[in-house]
Amino acid sequence: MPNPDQRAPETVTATGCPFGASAVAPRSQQGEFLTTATGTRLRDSDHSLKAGRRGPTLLQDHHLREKIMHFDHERIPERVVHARGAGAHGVFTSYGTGAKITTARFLAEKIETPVFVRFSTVLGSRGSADTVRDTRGFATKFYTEEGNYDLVGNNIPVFFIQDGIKFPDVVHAAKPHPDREIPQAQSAHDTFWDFVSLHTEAQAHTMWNMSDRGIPASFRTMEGFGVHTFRLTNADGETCLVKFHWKPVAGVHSMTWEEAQLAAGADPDFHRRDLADAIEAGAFPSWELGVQVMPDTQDEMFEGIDLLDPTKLVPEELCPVQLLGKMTLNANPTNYFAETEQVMFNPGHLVPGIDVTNDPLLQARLFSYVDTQLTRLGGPNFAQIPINRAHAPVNDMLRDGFHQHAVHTGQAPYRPNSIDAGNPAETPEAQRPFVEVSTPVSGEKVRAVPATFDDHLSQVRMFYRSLTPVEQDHVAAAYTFELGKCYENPVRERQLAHLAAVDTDLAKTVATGLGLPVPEPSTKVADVEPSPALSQVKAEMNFPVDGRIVGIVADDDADLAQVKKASAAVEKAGMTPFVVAAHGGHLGGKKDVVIDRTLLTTRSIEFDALLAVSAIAPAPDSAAAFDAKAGDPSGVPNSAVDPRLTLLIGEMYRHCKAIAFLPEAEAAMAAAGIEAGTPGIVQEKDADKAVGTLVDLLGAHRAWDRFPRSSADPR
Ligand code: HDD
Repeated sequence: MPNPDQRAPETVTATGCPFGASAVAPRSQQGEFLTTATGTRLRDSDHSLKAGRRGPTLLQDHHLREKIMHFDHERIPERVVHARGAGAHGVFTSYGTGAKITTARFLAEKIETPVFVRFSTVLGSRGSADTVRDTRGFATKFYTEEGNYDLVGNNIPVFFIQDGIKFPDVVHAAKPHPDREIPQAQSAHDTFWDFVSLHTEAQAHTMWNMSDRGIPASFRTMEGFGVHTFRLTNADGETCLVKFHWKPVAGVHSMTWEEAQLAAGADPDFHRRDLADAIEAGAFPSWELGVQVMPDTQDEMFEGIDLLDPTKLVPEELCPVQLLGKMTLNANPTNYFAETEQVMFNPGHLVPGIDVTNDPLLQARLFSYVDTQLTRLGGPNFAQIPINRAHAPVNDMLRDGFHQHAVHTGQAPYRPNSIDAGNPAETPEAQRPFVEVSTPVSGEKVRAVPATFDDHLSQVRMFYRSLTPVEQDHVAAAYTFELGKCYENPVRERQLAHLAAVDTDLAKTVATGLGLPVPEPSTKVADVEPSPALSQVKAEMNFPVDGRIVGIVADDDADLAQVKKASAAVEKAGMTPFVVAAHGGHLGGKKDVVIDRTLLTTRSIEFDALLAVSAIAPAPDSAAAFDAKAGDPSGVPNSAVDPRLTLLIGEMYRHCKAIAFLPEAEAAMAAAGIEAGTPGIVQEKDADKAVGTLVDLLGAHRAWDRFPRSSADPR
């Protein structure tokens, strides 16, 4: 019998990760004392063994060699795409409504399934900033009773390319230039726009990137999409075609471009921190999982849309999303490397009742995800890494290989065998094996896609025309910025010609910004009905405010009763209050009001709303007083308000966030040039009432009426 201690070290987290319940303590962290990797207790880990105090180091020092050897090999290759990510544990609770369409138990029955989710950017390296303009990955591993099911999606429902064979091309074009390795985590460069302007099929995904979807406010407020069409089978053997959607309970929200840039500098870990902080604060992020269900017809088309074309979406107005369950993320990983870095996803990890389709992008992915782990995780046994292990019993015949942790028993890891009594047995129908749906296949060998993949631009026009004017302005500004960072005129002109095909006004705005003439449209584009569901700005918005952050500005002379009242009201609403002052420590020297942020350590991006209880004057002889003075040629300070507070309020104002001022803070409002009655600006005498109004305003995320139409927009 193998010694039980020879099992692989288990991952145990204090936060109740799925492994916690059944886990033994990690073998690498047992006992009280520091040891070598093989358990010998150590007396000194700070000095290498030398021949005399000033002498050379001795080769015999095993501890030195082991410590340095291990350190030298601590890094593994980052993911070739989606290298930068953040993960969380959680649970998926099925509504049990999926039984009509699938036998997959985690969807068909009212049960709970543990999950691990990894969110990511696509282009940047592991250490790049979170808030860059990019697609976001949204990969979910369901540890179901029937094996692991991975839904490896994005926050954008369409993809750049139709055939996976082009994936290396689009990624090479989008990654930093190979000569200087710049720019990092950016699509604003010549090779990216060269590729997408040469591929009209990439225009749909690119337009989504240029919209506010490319700069999400947080992972918590992103939609997720399975992108491809999948095939489900129910208990009667009937099949249907579906597209998966994750709907964030907190609503879909994005940053403004200025916020994204501020965050990239002031807090490059913005999204990672936001996710972890929300979970720690108990404001557990949640999403409802839903499907658009389409008939499994022979042509695999729906309302003229080829369901195998991953550059197309199906408008929700044509096929509403049916909800199947809710996912709640309730625990942070204990160890980033062990969990978030080593987790591996694969769209080929399926369970009975869910199958793939012939989408040529999906087909290539089925090879890529299993293959890439060999390099990244160093061998074929990556499914044994704790975060990747199934919670269902595993009885495979995969043997040996690098990093083999299992001590397999038996003598006959082959089938059929008579030596191990024929075990493991093949699964009979009644025991629910995974069986591929049997679909007829015929045709000649060709390197081609169907003619129904040819319309590349009508959905781009549909997306653009489904946005509100504010969102359209942001799209125009994004194209102008990105193409402004390209130096090859043919690239810019080619892209402008595609924009001219999609929408003349959009092309005009961007061309004006670039100082280029508006070209002829690259092609003629069919009109498609707009899909209002694609816009983030709705007439009625009343999203929950849990986990939102409200800054409470006060100085040492502020009415502390109002500060305390404001904090209590913010907490009561399920949000987090941060008291902001000019200095750290306590407000007014009183021990009962702790200052969470100073004007030096925070920027506006940290707050969803602001409540100014009082203004803050610049301290005499401070750098802030100097800055205030420098702004006025008379040399007399031009403001009684600390310019860092004016900057904070000015940014919140520009980003159309809600701001409340109590009477003592009116000087701050005046210094920022804010007029009474402006949308999203609250003037109240009482902190309680002010918070109540802020909660209402936060339901809509921003004061949308405050956005000016872009000055570059001729309309
Ligand atoms: Fe991919 C990672 C999502 C097309 C090849 N992809 C990866 C991740 C996500 C996606 C979320 C990160 C998973 C994680 O957190 O570990 N990828 C998508 C979506 C696609 C898509 C939604 C289109 C609909 N991907 C795609 C194609 C290929 C790949 C066409 C190759 C033919 N993707 C990979 C990869 C990665 C990956 C190279 C990098 C690391 C990994 O798989 O494990 O294999």
